[in-house]
Amino acid sequence: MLKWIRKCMPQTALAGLLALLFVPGAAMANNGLGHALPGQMGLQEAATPISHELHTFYDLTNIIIIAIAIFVLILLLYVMFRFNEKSNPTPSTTTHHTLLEVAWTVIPILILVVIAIPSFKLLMNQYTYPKPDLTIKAIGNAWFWEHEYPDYGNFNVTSNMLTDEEVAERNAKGVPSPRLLSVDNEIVVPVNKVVHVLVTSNDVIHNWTIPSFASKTDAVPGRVTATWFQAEREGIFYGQCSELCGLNHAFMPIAVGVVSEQVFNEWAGAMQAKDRKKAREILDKVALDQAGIKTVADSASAQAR
Ligand SMILES: [Cu+2]
Repeated sequence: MLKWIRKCMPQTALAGLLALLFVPGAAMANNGLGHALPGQMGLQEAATPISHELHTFYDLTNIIIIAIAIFVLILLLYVMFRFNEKSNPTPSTTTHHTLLEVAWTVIPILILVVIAIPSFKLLMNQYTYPKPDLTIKAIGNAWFWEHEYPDYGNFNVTSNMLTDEEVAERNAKGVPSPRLLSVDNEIVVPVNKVVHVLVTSNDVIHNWTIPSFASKTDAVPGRVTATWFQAEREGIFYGQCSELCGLNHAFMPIAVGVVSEQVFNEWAGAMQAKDRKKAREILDKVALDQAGIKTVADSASAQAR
């Protein structure tokens, strides 16, 4: 069977398939996209130090879960075949076994300790806010997001989801725009900078989330919650409102464009000057460049193969 699979499948495809099956966190690396792909397994690609740590923790927990599930399955099968009425007509009358009881208490405690140490470390790192280079205020509305940039004269970016027609139009122009995730105005942040996001809501409880950044916090009316991220690569990263908030809950995506500091300053300048057209042009150019870079990289790696 294995020989047949090897014969029919080129080695790289086999390696890809194995990576997809066994390394969910790493399976989608290098796709250059900040959103899930059809048929994807595991978490979205990591783009911040915290999300890398989260992926490592996810993989560790998965290994432990799978090992326990296999162990219990083997025990069940052993009991079914070794101790059924036919194979074992005279059952044992043993009711206690001290060593076994100590073992099945102590081993789970040790497993929980192994899980708890990286879990607490991750939680601490998530809630230890480094000094911000940029602060953004995110405001949830039924059903769209507004973002303000208090460090840059408090200009406002209102993001509404694109319709299917608008998505098709943008894709036709060569600007990659995933359906149900793309918005008319993305927020923009500089790459490798610490961004604090202060989150609140104008009406009901929403939730500001970008899976690739491992950033997630509730937007509660009358309160300010916070999250932070430090995007380590350029691209557009998408998220969706993650608190069931009402009718159009599924249609209020968040899109964060991560760009170089120079492009960010140009964009912020255009936004401060209320020149939305220029801001849009800057973002479209970046999106086209990023799509182009991806194509060139793809063809180079295809040639290398
Ligand atoms: Cu919402």
